[in-house]
Amino acid sequence: MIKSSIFLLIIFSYSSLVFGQKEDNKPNFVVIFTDDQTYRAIGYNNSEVLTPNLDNLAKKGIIFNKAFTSTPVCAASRASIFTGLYPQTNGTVALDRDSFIKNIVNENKFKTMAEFLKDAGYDTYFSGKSHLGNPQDYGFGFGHESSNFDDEIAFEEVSNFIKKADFGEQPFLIWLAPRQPHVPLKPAQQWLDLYPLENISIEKNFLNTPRLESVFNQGLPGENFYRDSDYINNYKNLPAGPPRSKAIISEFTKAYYATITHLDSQIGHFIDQLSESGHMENTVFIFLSDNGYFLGNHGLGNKLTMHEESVRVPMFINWDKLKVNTHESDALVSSTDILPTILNIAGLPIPEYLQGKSILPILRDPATVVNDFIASESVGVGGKVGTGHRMIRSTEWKYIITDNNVELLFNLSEDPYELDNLIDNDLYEPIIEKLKGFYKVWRDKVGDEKPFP
Ligand SMILES: [Ca+2]
Repeated sequence: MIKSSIFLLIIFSYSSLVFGQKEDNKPNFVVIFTDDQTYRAIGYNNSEVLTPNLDNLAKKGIIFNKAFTSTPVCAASRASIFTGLYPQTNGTVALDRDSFIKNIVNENKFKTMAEFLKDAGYDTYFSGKSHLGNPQDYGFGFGHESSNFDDEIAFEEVSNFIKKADFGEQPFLIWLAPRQPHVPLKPAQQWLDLYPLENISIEKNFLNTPRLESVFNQGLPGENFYRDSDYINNYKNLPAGPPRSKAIISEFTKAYYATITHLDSQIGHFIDQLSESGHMENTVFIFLSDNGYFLGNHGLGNKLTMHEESVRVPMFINWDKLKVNTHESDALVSSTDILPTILNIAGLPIPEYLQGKSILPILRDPATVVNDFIASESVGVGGKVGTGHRMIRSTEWKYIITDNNVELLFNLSEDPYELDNLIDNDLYEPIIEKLKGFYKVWRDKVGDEKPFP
């Protein structure tokens, strides 16, 4: 009897320590939120990409192989992860910060991640790209938006946070949002030298120019517009496309990977500094990107569509206190899951209205399934609520409905490059029905105004 009580006590202490429910020992959070880094552009997913620091952290934590952004649109993705709500619910659906400032900053319709943690006694630090106005207007106590393309200022600022005399007296959130590898790409020669052009692979779904189908549209609803940024011209005067040849895409990819390796080195220095300060042990380190990027896949650049290159992001969580036997999870995870997960780990209540789920059960056991499906939405740049593309992603399948209400179905297990649209194959009718059922549940939840097919 005594023995079992002691045993229970040990289990209890262990779990409260591990999962941070002890009031006096709240874990810290560092979130690194990169810009436009597609899921294949990290070393552990692609041996051509050199990210030794990130790989090292990832392999000691849990790599999420199936992580998706709620929307492949920069500002909307940021508003979504901060509020834990899909764009159509929080109101920031496209690239404008005005709706965020109106709904979140001025009218306080929804609390932000930084506000939740600040109210719970956390010091909240911001560094890097906001895209949503002054971070001190939405819950951050320290830090500013920095605008330089190579993130030198952002990393300098975050380094100064750690040097503050009272740093770490309170539990902290550090939100570090680098601008890399977003264009313009201007990596220094030392990083370019790591990537001989002849070693750059072109992916299987490369095309010079996209086919004229609405699923590839990156413009306003009904257009066939391909938003391949003019400012890629900053690197070797590469022409914006489409069309873009394999040679041009190779040069672009080289600069893109070199930029990511530079970023990896900056992150490595930051991690070293955090470790030396003694804070790494009690810090939950979350890494993901705001959206993906096309490297000539399907003839595209940029993001904005529902393809894997655009909506699927690299993600991992590292925490010294995680005790897992496997360091990878195939569980479906959404960027809307980050806020409830952080609240859960911090031992704070998760408000009912949040649209994601805590993935803490996956951190305990990477084989756990938390989401049956993931949704993503994109009204595009300048689009409006109720317009644009949507997708439903299960472990194996993806259903897309485009801005022109064209439906597509892909089997991601057999066709990871999304080349074979199966929507007209009668064999898959039950699967389509099931995915559309998920779509209905999701659209009703977020208040989607796009007509149901
Ligand atoms: Ca972005």
